[in-house]
Amino acid sequence: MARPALLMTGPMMPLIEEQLDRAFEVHRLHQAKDREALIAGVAGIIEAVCTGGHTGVKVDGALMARLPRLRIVGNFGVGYDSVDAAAAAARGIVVTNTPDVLTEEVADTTLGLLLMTVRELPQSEQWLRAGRWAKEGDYRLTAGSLRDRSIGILGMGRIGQAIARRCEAFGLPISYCTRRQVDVPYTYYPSPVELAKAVDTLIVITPGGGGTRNIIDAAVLAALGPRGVLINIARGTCVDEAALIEALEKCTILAAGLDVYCGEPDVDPRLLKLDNAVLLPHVGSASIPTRNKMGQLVVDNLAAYAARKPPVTPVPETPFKGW
Ligand code: 8YV
Repeated sequence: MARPALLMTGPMMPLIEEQLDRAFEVHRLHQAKDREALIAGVAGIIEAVCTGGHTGVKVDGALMARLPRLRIVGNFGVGYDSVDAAAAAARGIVVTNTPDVLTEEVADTTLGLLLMTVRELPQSEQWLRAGRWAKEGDYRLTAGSLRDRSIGILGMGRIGQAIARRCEAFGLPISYCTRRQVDVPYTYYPSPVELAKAVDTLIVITPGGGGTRNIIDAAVLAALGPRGVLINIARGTCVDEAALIEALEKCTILAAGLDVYCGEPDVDPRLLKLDNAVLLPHVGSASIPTRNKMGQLVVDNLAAYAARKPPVTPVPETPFKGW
């Protein structure tokens, strides 16, 4: 049987590329000199797309409309804000993502980033590496401590709950905000501003996309207050970056720990100058064991289509109804 045609929107891990090459006839957008010409040339035969937020390509309604035989979009990552799932649903296209396999890794990274930010660990390491400990003495005592903090978690899905479990183990009181209340033993607040007023440490772990754009805005940062610490492990678009930079520059909040940015991989140069910000380059899930599991799940979903089997992890907006 002829292998179905697949459009890959950007470079993927070798384990993805090798296995997809066996199951599909793969057309690589990132290798094309003229991307438009490549799409125009294969539009009529493409049945599957393999994509991910890191490729910078939006798999939107306009692209889907150009691919009349498209049946499945396999997304590398649990967050699929670069794929228009509503447009896919309207066309009967299944979107798959990579949930569960990265939950604990991202939660681990979040707690690491929280500790780094509150206790200024990267800054103090820098102090040692620059030879200042021996020359100038101890690194300053940090204003922040996890010991007297109250945690607010914005988003209480699988990763939010894994973060909460870790915060419980750290002995920290936990509150949360979601659109709909979840069955968890933490204090619920119906809006981000009310949550920010009630706590001094806010962790953002919502999905990205239009529904959460700038959900952390100037009003939420003002409510968080001068002791406030913001941790963003979700998507850059969830935070009004200009408002955050102003709050950090004017010290109207204490500090921020960020793993994600609006224009990533480009980072606003004003953030780089701030010594009350800890900046990670989107490494939430970025270990070899976890990325291998994510990659295999991308392959398993797409290969299921090639074998006319049900996809493993379709997203809720596009439930599987048969190929
Ligand atoms: C990946 C992520 O870095 O799973 C996600 O939603 O943000 C990360 O694990 C990203 O998806 C790579 O495209």
